[in-house]
Amino acid sequence: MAESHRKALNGTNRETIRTGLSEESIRAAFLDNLFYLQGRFPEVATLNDQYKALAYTVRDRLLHRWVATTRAYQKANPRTVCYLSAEYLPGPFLGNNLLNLGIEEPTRRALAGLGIELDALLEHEEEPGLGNGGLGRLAACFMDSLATLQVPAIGYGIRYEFGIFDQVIRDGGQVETTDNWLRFGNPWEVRRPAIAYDVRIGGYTEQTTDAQGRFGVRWVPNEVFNGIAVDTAILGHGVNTVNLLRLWTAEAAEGFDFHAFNRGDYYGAVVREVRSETISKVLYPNDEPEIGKRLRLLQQYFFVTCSLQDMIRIHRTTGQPLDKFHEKFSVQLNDTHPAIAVAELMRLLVDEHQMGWDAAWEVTRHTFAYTNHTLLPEALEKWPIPLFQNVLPRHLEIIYEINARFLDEVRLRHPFDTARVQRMSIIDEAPPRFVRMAHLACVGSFAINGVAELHSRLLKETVLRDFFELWPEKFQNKTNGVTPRRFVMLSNPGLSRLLTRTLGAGWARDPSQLRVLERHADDAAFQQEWREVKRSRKEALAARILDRCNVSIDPDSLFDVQAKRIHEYKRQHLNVLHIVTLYNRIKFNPGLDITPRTFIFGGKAAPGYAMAKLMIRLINAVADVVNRDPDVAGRLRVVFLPNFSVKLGHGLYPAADLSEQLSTAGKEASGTGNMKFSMNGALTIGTLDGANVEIREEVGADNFFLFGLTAEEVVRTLAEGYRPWDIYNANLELKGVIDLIASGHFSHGDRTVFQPLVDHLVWHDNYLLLADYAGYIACQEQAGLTYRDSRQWTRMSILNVARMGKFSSDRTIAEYCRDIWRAEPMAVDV
Ligand code: GL2
Repeated sequence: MAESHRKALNGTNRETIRTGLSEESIRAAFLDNLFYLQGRFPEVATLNDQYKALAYTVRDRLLHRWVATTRAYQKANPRTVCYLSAEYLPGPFLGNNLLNLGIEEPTRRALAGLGIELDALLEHEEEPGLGNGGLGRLAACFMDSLATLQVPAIGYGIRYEFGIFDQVIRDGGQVETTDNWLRFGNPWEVRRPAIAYDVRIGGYTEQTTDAQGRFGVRWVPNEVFNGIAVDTAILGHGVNTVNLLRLWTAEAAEGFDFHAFNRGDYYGAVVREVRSETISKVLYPNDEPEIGKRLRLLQQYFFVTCSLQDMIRIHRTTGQPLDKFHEKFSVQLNDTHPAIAVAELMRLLVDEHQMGWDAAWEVTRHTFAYTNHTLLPEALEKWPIPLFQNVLPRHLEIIYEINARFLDEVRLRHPFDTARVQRMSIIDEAPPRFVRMAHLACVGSFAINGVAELHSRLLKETVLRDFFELWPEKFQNKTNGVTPRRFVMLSNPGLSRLLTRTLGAGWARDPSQLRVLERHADDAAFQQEWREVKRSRKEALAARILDRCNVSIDPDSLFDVQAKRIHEYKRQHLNVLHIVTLYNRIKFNPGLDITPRTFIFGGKAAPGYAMAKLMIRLINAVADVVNRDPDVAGRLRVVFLPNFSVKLGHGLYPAADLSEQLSTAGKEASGTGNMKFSMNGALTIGTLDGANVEIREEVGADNFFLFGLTAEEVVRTLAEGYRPWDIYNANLELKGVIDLIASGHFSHGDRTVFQPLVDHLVWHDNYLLLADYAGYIACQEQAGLTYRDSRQWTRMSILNVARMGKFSSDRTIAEYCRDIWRAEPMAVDV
């Protein structure tokens, strides 16, 4: 054993090594883990060895609280929230766990004593990219808030072996590479081989009769494999509660008796083994469903059946009968991805646990609640009947039965209204016939919610209108929120310190206390400190951008940031039209006095979404020309930051001056990036869409740059026969911008590259960029002018932070607990 190790361990007992929070015990634990878990000593340890040793050190301290929580739950048998989500984007764990344990400082010192920098280890961590964007990140924020509010909860999902692809920009375009996040192991997870469930697929069903002469149904699958639990501890902030994130990984069903189904043979079993593991192999990289992808349906069913079987197992340990299942668990469906749960719980209760249909339906419809996350019609999931029949024959029968009973109810309420019956049916009868997952979710849930006021209202007026008319009492709104721990405390320590010094430490758990900042909004000394915090984050981002993109940017320029998935409705190309507008203005008028700006973009495009990929190409092409043009130097810079992730977000939100929230009104259900920016003191330029509406209400119209058509105006404009060609011809500046792009100016003279994008804009423009262009440009001018008045800008920035308390996910979760889950907090002692 190395001398340094022996010395550090000297006199430290085992218990202290595992649980102690002092600098000395953390150092001893670090060395102990380095030695006993990795067979390493400081002189030879690699960065990854060090990272893991620290991660295990932190995990030991979580395990202690985890066990205490499990014990407390076992004893009290509290009502438990189960969050079913196909996606989670938790971000890196190390920093967050240090923060929530309150041991960042002693840890930093403990490592420094060994000549190791904590920041290097934090930077080394690879985050689990088990989601596409907002929806997956929301699930992670909810897990954080549930634990912080001490609400018993389990998050269920899939442990994808490959998460969202890594984005590389090559020759100006997006190239996808596989995300091998498990390559060096994942120190945060605990595999639970004993918690495993059978997952059946395919085959057929047959009628059975039991010894008492009762009829039943037996499902004879042609494939069976296992789902194994892999657990991650989710610690709340400043509390002992550790909730469970339980992700399922697929494996071959060992020892499964295929002969019972007359199908087993050795070779077949081996083939199955290969196929079974593909189930949890990779995350589908689209925001929108891919109709007819068998593997995707398998993934959904896989995690849903494992999760429900797990809940039933837990419920049975309490000794309560299954007809009380919904009293123990409230199960939230995160979009329709887990909606098959409605049919699966019926199957488990009726077929496996011999409950009568009516009793099972009572339990089922009191168990589930459904959150809708999008109004985009193309995103409403539906499965072709032949595929569904092939994969889940028993579930199709159950859905037919649920549907028959449901449609009888509709007919009773609306006699003679066959059109309504067809519209509402869980089965879309238009050939080739589909199962409509949103309808299944609505019928099987006691509550249905949207994710922002506007979105919830539009849901009731449009896509779910018939359901609203039938069951108005089921509909609610739950405006999204984000966790201030990760997105302020962890991402922006400088701002956190300033807030804590000014307000006390309570704001992170009770952000309504931020309101007190209003008093300091005009205080010159405070303003100065505020600007210094922002400035230091901008310098840090500038250094990162220089390192990653080899572009130098000026921290004094206005940082104008748009970071989110690339999508036409989010309109990154409207942002580009503004950039080219400024570019043209300077080219025509070289002495033009404009506010220097740095435009920063981040975001991935779905690999099969050609227009979104072309938008990335356009951003990079414009960046390339603008950044090389001496005429605009010092005034315009454009950067595309590749491979946007939670981790990159940590560096981006605090550095932004202006947050771009440009979606066509009525299209963005909520948005959550909008909240992260504003909480870090960026001002928003945005449309009246999603949560922007409520952000503006909270921060005040004077502190928000608003432009664009309203959702109603968008609908009306399109209905009246929208003609973008006319706008293009009527607005000379706009025409100049589009013509410049079309001319090949940004594509080495090649006029074909951006032609699809340009043609689409001038002839179709379904997302109304041209209609909103003039308003956007005028609003941007206003923002640019305001930025020059740094006292005014700083005041607005302070007021934004002061008034963003509503958008803490703690508020959102408290509302879910009160209005939907009926779940109560339960403190845990260690
Ligand atoms: C989304 C919405 O598009 C987004 O507006 C919302 O904030 C999140 C979380 O509610 O959900 N819906 C969706 O399918 N994805 C989202 O980000 N991927």
